Amino acid sequence: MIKSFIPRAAVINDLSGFGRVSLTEACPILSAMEVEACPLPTAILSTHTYKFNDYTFLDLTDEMQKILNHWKKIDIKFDGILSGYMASSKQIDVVSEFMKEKKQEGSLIVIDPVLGDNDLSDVETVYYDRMKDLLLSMKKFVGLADVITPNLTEACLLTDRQYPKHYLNENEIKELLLNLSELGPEKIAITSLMTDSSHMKVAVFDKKEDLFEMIDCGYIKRPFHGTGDIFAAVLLGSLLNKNSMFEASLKAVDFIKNCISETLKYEDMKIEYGVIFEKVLRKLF
Ligand code: PXL
Repeated sequence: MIKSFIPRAAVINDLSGFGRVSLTEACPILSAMEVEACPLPTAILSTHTYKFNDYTFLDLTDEMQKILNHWKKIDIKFDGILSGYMASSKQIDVVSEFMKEKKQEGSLIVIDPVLGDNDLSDVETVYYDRMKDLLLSMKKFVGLADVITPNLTEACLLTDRQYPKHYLNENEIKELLLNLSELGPEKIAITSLMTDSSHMKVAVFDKKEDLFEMIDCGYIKRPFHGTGDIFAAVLLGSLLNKNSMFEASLKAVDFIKNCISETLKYEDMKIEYGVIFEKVLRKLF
């Protein structure tokens, strides 16, 4: 087995050339946190898909299987595995096998169940068949995870709820967390949770530690693209550095706040350009 000298993580996500999402965020973040990042791209895109038209998209499902076969042959130890955007349920099957094997060897599995954002119920087009298929696979997939990081939309989809028309109160949030944990994962962070018109929070849950906490993120009324991917990467990095779920979540929220402050200094930074994490990356060291 190729042992790890510092924590090593497989990072399974898309590689979008422009726009700061997924692998282009997770790899530098993990490196800054002294975690060795081994990327496994699920797809290659010219840009992410938000507000860009005519982006290129290459599905890498077949290649992923070959990469994983090779990794298996040389027997790499992974202390953690982080997965994000999956292009199809076939990809979820391929990655599930890898995770099942590695989980037995002690890898920490973090799944960001990427399905969508905001109230999708009005957007019929999002509910095309592929989405239904993907949701079914995702519900099973999260059962393999030690940790999941859904946003509110994904938390509702995974637990067969309608996206709420009101701000959730603490009891409703706890019930949502419990329902999510019934799918398998012991640790959960629900991101992008508005508790009133001016407060966005992250709800953190750790079954074993009997932990339920709400972390205040501050709120600025515009989206910040790619921050979900940043959250999951910092969380994994921090957990692999032996911090608790609460400490890791705090670190992720704090880092994103720094990224946002930096981004707001540039007036013409468009939403689709992502956040300027490069300027604050050193704060993760
Ligand atoms: O998590 C953001 C993201 C990642 N990857 C791709 C995306 C998006 C958001 O639009 O399109 C390909």
